[in-house]
Formats: sequence, C-alpha cells, structure tokens
Amino acid sequence: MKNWAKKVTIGLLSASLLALGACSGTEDSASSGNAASDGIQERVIKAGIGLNEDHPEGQGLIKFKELVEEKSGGKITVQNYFAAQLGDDMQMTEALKAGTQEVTIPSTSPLVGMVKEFGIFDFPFIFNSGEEADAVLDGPVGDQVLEKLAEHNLVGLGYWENGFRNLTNSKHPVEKVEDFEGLKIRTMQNEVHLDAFKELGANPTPMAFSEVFTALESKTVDGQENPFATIESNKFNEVQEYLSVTNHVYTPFVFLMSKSFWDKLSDKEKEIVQDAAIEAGQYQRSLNREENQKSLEHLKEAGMKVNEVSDDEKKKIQKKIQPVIDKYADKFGKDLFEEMNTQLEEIRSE
Ligand code: KDG
Repeated sequence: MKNWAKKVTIGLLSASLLALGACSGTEDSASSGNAASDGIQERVIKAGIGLNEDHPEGQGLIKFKELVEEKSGGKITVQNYFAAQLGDDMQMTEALKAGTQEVTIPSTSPLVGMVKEFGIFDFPFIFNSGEEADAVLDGPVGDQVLEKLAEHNLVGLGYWENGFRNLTNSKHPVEKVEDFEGLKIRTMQNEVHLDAFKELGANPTPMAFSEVFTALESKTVDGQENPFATIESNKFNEVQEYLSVTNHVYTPFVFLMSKSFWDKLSDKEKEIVQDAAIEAGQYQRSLNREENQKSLEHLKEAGMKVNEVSDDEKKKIQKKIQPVIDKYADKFGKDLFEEMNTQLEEIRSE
C-alpha cells in the first residue's frame, strides 16, 4: 500500500477510535477538557523555505497554513517564513533534525549528501513531463526514498514541485553542446549537477540558493539554472542577459517535518498535517505549472534573450553526460534507478 494511503488509512482508523475516545496521544488533552473530544492540542509549527512568498512554493506554504489551521479549529497554528529568513535549505534541514524548527520544503538535490537515494531524481532528462514525475514521486519509488529520512530525525510528508530547470548566463546564448565550454555556472550543492556540468566543459560552483543573486551581480559566476518562476521571482533577469531553454533536470521539493515533532502528534493531528501537506502539494504543483509558463513570457517581455535548445542538441548533451548517470546510478542505488525507469517505460507505453 502507498505510503500516503497508509497514512490516510491510519487517519480514518484513528478518527473512529477518537469517536470511541480511545485514540493514543489524548492523555494530555484529557486534562484540557474539550481537546479530549478531538485529540488536538495547542501547537505551533514554524515553517521556512528559501523562496519568496510570491513564488508558487510560497503560495503552497500559505495553503498548508490555511488547511492546518482550519482542520484543527485554530489549535494548530503555522508560522511561515520565506526567502531564507530562517537560513538556507541545509541550515533549515539541520534545524528540523535538531527540533528547533518543524517544517521546511527544500529541493531534493542538496539532500543527497544525507540521503543518497534522492540523487536518482537529479539525473538529467529523466522525466519528460511533470505528470511523469508525479507518478514516480507519489508511487513506490518516491515512498522508498522518503522512508530513508527517519534515521535523520526527519519525516517526508510528500513531494511538491520546483520544476524543470533552465540555464541563464551573462556571456552568450547556449544553443549547442559546445557552448557550455568555460562558463562559470552556479549549481546546487549536489555532486550529479557538479559532475554533469564539468563533463560539458563548464566550470561549476556549488552554492546555497540565498547567495546566487549576489554571485551573479558581482560576476563571481556567469550563470545559474532554475525554473522560470524562480528566475522571475528572484529577479535573476536583472543580472542575466541570456536564457536558454534546456529543461535539463526536473527538481522535486520534499515536504520535511521534524520527526521529534511528528512523534508527539496524536493520530488525529498526524492526519491533519499529512492531509494538508498532500492537498497543498497538489495545489502547488498545479499553480507552479501555470506560473512557470507565465514567467517565461514575463522574462521575454523584460528583455531576456531567450533561445530554445533543439532536441538534437539535447540528445548530444545527454550523450555527453551519460558517463555521469552511469556512475551515480550505481552509487545511488541501481535497483531503485531501474525500478524508476521500469515505471517510466510502463507510463510511456500506455
Ligand atoms: O528553498 C528552496 C530553494 O532553495 C530552491 O529554489 C532550491 O532550486 C533551488 C536552487 O537552485 O538552489
């Protein structure tokens, strides 16, 4: 049974046990009278992300807050922090592990040093569409990776969407595989991205997202790669002239919760936050796809010189970085990688 289905089943079971007043986690609430009838205590969830409030990820977090506060009758409140106010992805992830923050929703890419299996989602050109990514992430492969989080005092409540990544730079258009040569590209802190850009002849620099705008503005790096909505929201177009549509990698976000916080929750409270993370995630994915198309148009209107990299050139890029994929497929888990590819082949044969 899928992880999320298991969680919802537990929720339904706990709802019936609650009705009998027998559900675990209510001993504290028994002393507070009303709470005993619904198994929900006064709690605060501190949630932080690296992107801005106006980005689809920020809007998804606002939706999560609305759902949790509505479903808990206001007893559970969510305090949202945007634009790396609480630190960068890795710092916020460490805060969850330490129990000083409850939620963050980073890209999976910088987590590969902690859970190597996340790395299979970083392989270039793995997914042809967001829908293919949804099927893999919400299925057995995505679930198996989330289960690796527990040993790090983390719980994964589902995947949201960062999206397909495209290259910007201040030097020249990237139209063919040779054009990567010598470009100083900022990458996420992820060995697949680093090795792939090295294989293409670029000069990659790993860097936390919160430092990217300054690095581009000061010309410390020539370029970076992110989905259109991120490029627009963080105004990278103000310091980047060229946008080359490569869609070279699909990056998921993963909804992380501190396990020490999760373990304190009653079954009813777990059901509320799990369902809210999934429902807000569906909303965020849909909004992200709409907004990314709008952002591309806005970036063109703002004067970015946009070129589409042809399928033939994408095939040459893919061929050139194939040794990187072969190397890391073994390192991240050949079986899981093959299970993902089998699922993708089945989807494409339907
Ligand atoms: O909090 C999420 C962001 O940090 C996310 O945009 C990461 O895509 C990312 C990048 O380029 O670091």
